[in-house]
Amino acid sequence: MVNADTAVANVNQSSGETDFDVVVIGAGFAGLYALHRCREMGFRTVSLEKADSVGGTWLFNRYPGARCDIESIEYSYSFSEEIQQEWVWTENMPAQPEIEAYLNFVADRLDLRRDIKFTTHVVAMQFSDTDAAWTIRTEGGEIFTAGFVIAASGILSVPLEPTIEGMESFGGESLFTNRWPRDKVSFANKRVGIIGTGSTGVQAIPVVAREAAHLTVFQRSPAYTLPWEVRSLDDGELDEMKARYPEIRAAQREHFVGAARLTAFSFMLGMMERPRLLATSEEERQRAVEDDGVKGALNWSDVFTDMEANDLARRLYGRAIARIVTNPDTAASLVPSHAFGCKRPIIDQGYYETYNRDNVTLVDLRKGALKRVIPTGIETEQGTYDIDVIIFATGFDAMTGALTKMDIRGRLGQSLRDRWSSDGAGSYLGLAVAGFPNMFVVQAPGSPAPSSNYIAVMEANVEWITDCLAHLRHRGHRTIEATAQAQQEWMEHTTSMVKGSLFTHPSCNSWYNGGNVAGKKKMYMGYIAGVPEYRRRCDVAAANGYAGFDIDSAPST
Ligand code: N01
Repeated sequence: MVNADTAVANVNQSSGETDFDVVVIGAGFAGLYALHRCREMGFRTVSLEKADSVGGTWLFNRYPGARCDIESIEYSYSFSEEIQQEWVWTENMPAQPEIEAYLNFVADRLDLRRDIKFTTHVVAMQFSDTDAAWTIRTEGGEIFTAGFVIAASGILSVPLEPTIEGMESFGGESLFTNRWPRDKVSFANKRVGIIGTGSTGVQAIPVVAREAAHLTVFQRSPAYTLPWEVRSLDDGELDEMKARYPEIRAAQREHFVGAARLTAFSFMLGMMERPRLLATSEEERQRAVEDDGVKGALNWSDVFTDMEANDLARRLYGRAIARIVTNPDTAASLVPSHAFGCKRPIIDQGYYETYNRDNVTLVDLRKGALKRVIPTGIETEQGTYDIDVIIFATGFDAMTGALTKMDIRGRLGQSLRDRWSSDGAGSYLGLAVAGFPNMFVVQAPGSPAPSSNYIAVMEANVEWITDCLAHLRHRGHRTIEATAQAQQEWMEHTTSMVKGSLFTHPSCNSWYNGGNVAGKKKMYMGYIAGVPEYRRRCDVAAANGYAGFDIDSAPST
């Protein structure tokens, strides 16, 4: 590392030697694995992490009820037999503290901390054509130079700051789920208000309601959420699974969403095998709701393909809610307005039952909007609510936010932020962006991460990227860059797959398509052909000499 004054000179005047071969941004799941792989391959590598510890999104999102929606046995690194044999999961779906502890265990087990610079927040990066190297600047003014950058900065790591009038005037405590305090927060004897009913709000609401004197939920868009069993693993169950790990990992690897055990995603895949809702009788529909509740309402094959079926399922879903929630007005207010399937599915533990508690009030903002925060609480068009603590569960600037927050300048000084804002968020293979050589992105827009087991896609990305780095080193190459044509074709391919689907339905505003962020260009940012097909396409490109990439090319003017 050099200091800010000498850094640029260091890159420009030296013989091309950089501080590091690879700078990894982030020390969450992806950053830790990228650092490990690069180091194992002999690359001089550092990970720059803005937090003071490892964990990434699982460090910051420590709100009450935070939990993964994929089974621990599959939401974990598969690359190390030692790690998967030594770590002890206690529940089928891991809660945040256990995932954070797991990532700390991995960092220690692989001795990663010595190559992580904590509290080091990258704010800008500039590529030099002359030196074929990146100069990376941090908030603290430190400068690092590296031949390659792996951005493992997360797809759900940048909080979407709510812009609600008067927030700063609030006299009570404001808490943000995506940067929750380390010390335990007590809600005892407090009147709590929560804004946001996505995955985060749906997880936090039942837990906070059990402790607060009163909880008021300010709901702009009701969610579709599936009740899900979370349980401790039985005696011997983990050992039995550990003995079968090769088989479990093989099944996971071949699975469309990168997780072969039951998930909300696989529930949705299972819907394709079911009868058509529009072909059923009223008696069959009613029986489905009575037998299987909200799941029964949605579990039909045509719900994804026929908007009439989707709307009927939405109304059946309302019937299912009304069988749980005793107050008819509250039950009606919990029925979503948008189509099922366009947002990431949510699972919950006792969400709807929570609205039967005497200390919980639902404010349906569709009946009268939230106006402002005032010193004593929250004012809406329906009235004013006295509140001691406001919890903001308002989501993320997903997929692109971590990268556009930095001032990233590629070839000829072009800005990634400007490029994505004018052209939409594009990449080639969800791995690299044309015009930004030697920068790889773990789970860039156009990767299957949004609708899959993030860990499966992350491992595939990190392995592909590091194999690519080894290939370049072996052949003495200095630069690699996605071609504009390959990127365009990839994005045409990814977007053609969702054309006319629920993901692009006008009623759908979500982090999947950027519709949750004012001013963000709206486009579906995932890849829905499945993780195995995605991995196959990445492997084919590599096997064909990194087809779609220019290697050691001069900048075009
Ligand atoms: O964020 P969201 P999230 N006034 O964007 C509302 C992952 N995750 O943090 O829909 C009032 O889904 C907003 O309303 P609307 C998972 O991938 C996973 O909950 O824009 N309301 C919405 O209700 C998930 O999909 C797990 O109308 C406002 C909510 O805030 C992703 O993270 C757990 C508002 C935001 O919902 C994001 O989930 C948690 C305003 N000004 C998260 N601004 C698991 O693994 C926003 N909202 C289980």
